[in-house]
Amino acid sequence: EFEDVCEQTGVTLSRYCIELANRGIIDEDLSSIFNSIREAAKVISKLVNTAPLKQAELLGLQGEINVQGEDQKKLDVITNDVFKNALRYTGKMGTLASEEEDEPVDGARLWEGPDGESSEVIPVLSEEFADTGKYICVFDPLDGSSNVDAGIPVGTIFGVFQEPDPAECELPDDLSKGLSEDQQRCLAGTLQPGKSLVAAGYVLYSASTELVLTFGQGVVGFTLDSSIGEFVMTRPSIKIPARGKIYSCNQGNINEWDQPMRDYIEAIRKGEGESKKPYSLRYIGSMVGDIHRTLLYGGIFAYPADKKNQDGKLRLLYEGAPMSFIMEQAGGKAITGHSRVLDIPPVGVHQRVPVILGSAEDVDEQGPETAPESG
Ligand code: P6P
Repeated sequence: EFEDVCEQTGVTLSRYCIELANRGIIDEDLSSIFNSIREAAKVISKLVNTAPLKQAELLGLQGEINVQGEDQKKLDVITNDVFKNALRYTGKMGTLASEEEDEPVDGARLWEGPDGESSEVIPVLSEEFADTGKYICVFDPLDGSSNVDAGIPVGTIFGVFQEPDPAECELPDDLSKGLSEDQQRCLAGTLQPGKSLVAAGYVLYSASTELVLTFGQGVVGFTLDSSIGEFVMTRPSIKIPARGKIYSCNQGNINEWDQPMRDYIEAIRKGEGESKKPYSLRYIGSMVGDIHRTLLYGGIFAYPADKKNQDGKLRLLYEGAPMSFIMEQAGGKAITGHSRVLDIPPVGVHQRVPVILGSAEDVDEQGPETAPESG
């Protein structure tokens, strides 16, 4: 009868989580975490939608540079605080990792990632929070934020892991060097492959505010009804079409891609691919918007490796893996160009990954994945 619940009109995200908890599909802690994500999403939606009205306060640069070396926009910082605090005060988090965090917070530890970029994990296991601390959330609070001044859709991306058993918290020597046991546990819990995610989702701030999530039981979509301040279920079971006719990538980089990628894009845009129909290009340069359209309409989204960026541009932990989990749960596929994104064991919080995802037949046409990576 759970499907019946989902088919009912007006089921809110709160009700949905209660129904899942009543069936033991999620526990109370995860339900509580999603309550806080829901509240944070409403606040961020308001901030993004009213930003142009509060130019001085919300738009433009913060004047800081984040751990990615990118100019931090005011909204990046504000939305990061909103999401981080919403999660911390649930008392259910063991660790948080964010694209935007570059300063030690609550005794956070900074690790030099393998590519020399400093990265950190924010343990919130402190006396300040009565917490069970068994969940880890990785998130990008405002992906595509460089578009926000132009009113182009932006989004929040998040993934939730469960802390592994201490015995499984074995980090490679080069990662555990100089770390305390607690730090090793936090880092090991954070650097998990996407296939270990227990939940993932995104919030799209656009003409409407859409929250799409999966707990590994399919993909469900909610739309924010501002008149009641609730996310209402609008897509009970999202399934991506087996094949689409849209490709989504920054074609400006085509000369940097490897030959198979160039050949594939040239073929499908000319109608010389398997479907024999020419594909259209749709690309807004904002991952959440491009992937949401791909999920609903089908086709393929790609930010592949290129000559300058061997690992592409997108981040594995809090962009590639959560989006790949959602895509596979909706019947789609997600590969790096030669392996399944969800199989990749991260070696750094801000590690990049090439991403080619979307309709199964389109992804298979681009390049069938080889054997999954070990680990
Ligand atoms: P490019 C936004 O900056 C972002 O991280 C993603 O949201 C988006 O898919 C990608 O970068 C766009 O990158 O190089 O095409 O501008």
